[in-house]
Amino acid sequence: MTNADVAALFEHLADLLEYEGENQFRIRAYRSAARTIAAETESLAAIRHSTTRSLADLEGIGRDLAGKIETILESGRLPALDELSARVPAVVFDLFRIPGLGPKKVRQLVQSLGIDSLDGLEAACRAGLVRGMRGFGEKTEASILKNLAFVRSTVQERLLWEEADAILARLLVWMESCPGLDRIEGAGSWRRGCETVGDIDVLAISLSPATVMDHFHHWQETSEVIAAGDTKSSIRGPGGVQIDLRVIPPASFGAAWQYFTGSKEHNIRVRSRARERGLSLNEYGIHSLVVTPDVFPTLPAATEEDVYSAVGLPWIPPELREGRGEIHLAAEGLLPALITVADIRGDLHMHTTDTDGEDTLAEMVRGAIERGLEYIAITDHSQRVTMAHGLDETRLRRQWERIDLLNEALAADGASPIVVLKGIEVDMLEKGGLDLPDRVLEDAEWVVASLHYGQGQPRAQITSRILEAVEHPAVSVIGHPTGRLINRRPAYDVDMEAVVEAAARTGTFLEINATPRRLDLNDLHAAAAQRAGVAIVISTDAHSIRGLGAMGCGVLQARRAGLQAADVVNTLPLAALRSLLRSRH
Ligand code: DGT
Ligand code: CA
Ligand code: CA
Ligand code: ZN
Repeated sequence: MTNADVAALFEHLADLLEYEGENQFRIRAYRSAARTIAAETESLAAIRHSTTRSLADLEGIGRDLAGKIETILESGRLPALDELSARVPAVVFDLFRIPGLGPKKVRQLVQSLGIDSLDGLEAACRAGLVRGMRGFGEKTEASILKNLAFVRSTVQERLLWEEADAILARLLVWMESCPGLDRIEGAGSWRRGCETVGDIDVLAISLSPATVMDHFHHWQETSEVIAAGDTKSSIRGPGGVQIDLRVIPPASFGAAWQYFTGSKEHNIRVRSRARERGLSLNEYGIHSLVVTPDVFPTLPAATEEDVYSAVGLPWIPPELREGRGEIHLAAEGLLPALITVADIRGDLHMHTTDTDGEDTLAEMVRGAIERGLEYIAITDHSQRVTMAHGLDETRLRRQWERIDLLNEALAADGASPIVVLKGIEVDMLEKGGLDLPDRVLEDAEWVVASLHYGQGQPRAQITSRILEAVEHPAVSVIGHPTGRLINRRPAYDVDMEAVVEAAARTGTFLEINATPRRLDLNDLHAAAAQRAGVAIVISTDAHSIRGLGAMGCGVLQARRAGLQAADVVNTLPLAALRSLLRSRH
């Protein structure tokens, strides 16, 4: 603990006391102690053990503060600060990190405006709500926005793909109105469909780069221009995310798009193929390295197809460009015909207001019809999930009666637009076994088995719970098989190889949960499952009609795994799905 560390703890304590509206004298005492300590040239530890000086001799530090300093030197902690930290809303700590926001302003933001996150603060600034408060003004508001981006950038976690996708979509709408812009495309990890995106890469074709850059800088969501060159510019957008824009002449667009889509591993392999063919390939184009007396040819590079064909390959879908064997497959003509959203016919995991969903059974069915689905399964939680008011046998059977009636009504409407399967998301209990009796599960048309509790158990225990579910004859699919939540919670410790092996043997399906924060199975696991002959189900796990829209994210993950429509159960017509279910076990 340096003197500066100790001073910082006292400053922090003073901040929180001031936030809480505490006695001014106490607050001033801590601040003045912090100043004294920070200015002291001898270390506090040395003073403490010195025979000539003592801590209580320091200006503004009495017996009480000297005792606190001793505690800090011994334990590294200031108990009064720990206590306060536990009491004050978490957002206060984030707000204090924004330059220019003192305790009083922070208190106003939290208590008067109800700010509970940095996102909330950004929204309030953009809505002009902050400038109206006492002590704030337009200038403060603008400086908060600027500093907010900075604070975020220093602790930036990678965006979920879906978040990056939404930001990019808004940017593209804005850029459409830019004069002289011929084409604009996303690249980088966004284009490869990665589950998270670090920064967003955008390429444009235009013969007047300056106009395009200017338009980019004037996007209403641009909070800061980080760097601006003649043909390249970087800004901070919503949430502090960096967006790189490059303007390319039409003749090099294919070379640039291929280069900036990546991945780096993929590009390295493509470039070495180019060299083997006597070519040099970079973001500007393709050139022959073989100089003959009269030619130094430049090859066409306006499209990605130009680039791949120059190295003897067919065009490779961006989702496969990870340097995991796709170049070999392409060279052999063995690239998979990747699944698309249009291949999906059904959605086999969703919730209703009977448990923790936001929309009723009837509303979910209507939402599914609007999405053009041919069938869905209603899979609410089982009784163990008390937080979600999970279903016991009686409530589940009552829901199934309502589904029967609904199906009859749908069928009576004429050509039945959708069939609703009677399902359940049954919990794998902590002690092993499933959360509902076999006689109930046997009556279900579709059973998702998921592990929600006891995620901290050791590998052997978790694995055996999941294997038991895989082996259970009534279980159709294992839901979100690793339990991870991107940026929030790691996967539980499970022997995925054993699960895949058992699933292949028993004909139990494995889920790609399409929820943007889950995407579970991930691409590598899904590819391994497919190789082992396991059939995959892509499901939204929707908790609202809106949630049904997540299917695209799940399909993207499946594409990264190299899956084709035939690998995915819910591309089947319902009759084929039913006969596949009958043929299992
Ligand atoms: P991110 O932003 O971390 O989610 O991942 P990417 O893949 O979007 O990476 P980024 O933004 O650093 O660069 C975009 C693409 O540009 C990258 O996928 C490949 C290409 N690239 C960037 N730097 C290099 C490099 O040093 N060598 C090669 N071969 N390619 C690069
Ligand atoms: Ca990027
Ligand atoms: Ca980038
Ligand atoms: Zn669920």
